[in-house]
Amino acid sequence: MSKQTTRREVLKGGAALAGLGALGFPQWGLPALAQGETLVQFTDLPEQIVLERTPDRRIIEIRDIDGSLTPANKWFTTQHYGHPVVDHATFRLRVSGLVNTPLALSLADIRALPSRELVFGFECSGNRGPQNGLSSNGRWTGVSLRTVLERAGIKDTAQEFVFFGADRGEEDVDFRGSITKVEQQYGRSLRRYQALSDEPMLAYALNGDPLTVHQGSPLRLLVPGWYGAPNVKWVSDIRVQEDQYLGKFQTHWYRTLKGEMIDGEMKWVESGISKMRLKSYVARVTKMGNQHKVFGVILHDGTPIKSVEVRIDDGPWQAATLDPSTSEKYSWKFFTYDWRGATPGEHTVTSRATDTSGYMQPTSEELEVKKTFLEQNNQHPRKLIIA
Ligand SMILES: Nc1nc2c(c(=O)[nH]1)N[C@H]1C(S)=C(S)[C@@H](COP(=O)(O)O)O[C@H]1N2
Ligand SMILES: [Mo]
Repeated sequence: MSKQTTRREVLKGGAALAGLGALGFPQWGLPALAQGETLVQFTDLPEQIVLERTPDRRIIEIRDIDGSLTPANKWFTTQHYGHPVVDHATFRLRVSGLVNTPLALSLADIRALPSRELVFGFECSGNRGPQNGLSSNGRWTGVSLRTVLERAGIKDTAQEFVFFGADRGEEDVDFRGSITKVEQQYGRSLRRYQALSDEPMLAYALNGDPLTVHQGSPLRLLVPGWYGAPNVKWVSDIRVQEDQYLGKFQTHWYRTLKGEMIDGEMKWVESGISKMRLKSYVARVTKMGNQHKVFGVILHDGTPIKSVEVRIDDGPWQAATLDPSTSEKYSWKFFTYDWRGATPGEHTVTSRATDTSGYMQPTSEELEVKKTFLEQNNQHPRKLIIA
């Protein structure tokens, strides 16, 4: 191979040489290594993880991340009710409720509106170590939510904006112990100031191609800096109302219970998930000659990153370097760290990020007051063996 060979070509060549493609293994199953570089085995992750659990669910292999944008066919994906069938020809985005002009926009109508792009990476609020496979990063194209809402004309009394997907499922709704079975659509809401801000968008393309069914074709909501759940896929209805929306996925399923010290007293607080809590993790450690390199990922709500540090075992925290290819505000961020003098044997490699608000990624001990597993952004000590 020539010196100019890209890492991606090495990846493809490797897959072809090993015949993995023919056996039906995803090309994603090979790490993104430079020539002469080898992967250091993690002992807190199996050598090979199952990337596709069902046809509609997929995680990423963090050790194989080889570019800032995750290709559509590798994007992590999940949902509650499977994939709905949406006919693009008859599709209409309906905007109803407290609006001056109810809308029913075709895809052509939406594509005719001024478009914008957004690099945005997010994780499922249930994403956690050691695997951390429920996150990806993409360049999205679509229209500002506000553009659509302004076309409808929002009444002064409107406070709550509810986004429904075309996907439906049956739910048991409990009211004081009596259960009613209802069919409902996946739904999430935003408050007025959030919906009418410049940020949220209705996306129809990912990395320059129309959305795939996995990512919500033909249209999805994106709320930059927030966890996955609010990014409603297959969005088909926007209902504008005064009352708070209390649907299952808004108020019940995606929530966190944690202890908080308030005026010197420990209180139990339940809150919904919205903005991503700052997280970093070590995704890959590689060896070239006797040099070792640590590569990691940061997920965050868009607040600028002040620092990211790495520590080996119980050693001092050392500054790692942010990768300039991931500098867009809402992109996930990459960092690298040159690990000098690595000694043979077992080690832990831990990262921690701090943002400019002063928030530092917590340790797992500090997160023990959180009793539910969402928003699990603790520092994760990666375990590995240097040969
Ligand atoms: N319509 C609809 N949108 C949805 C969901 C869903 O079940 N239905 N799941 C949410 C959750 S929990 C996550 S993590 C993201 C996953 O988005 P992705 O499949 O594009 O990665 O979609 C969100 N949007
Ligand atoms: Mo999620």
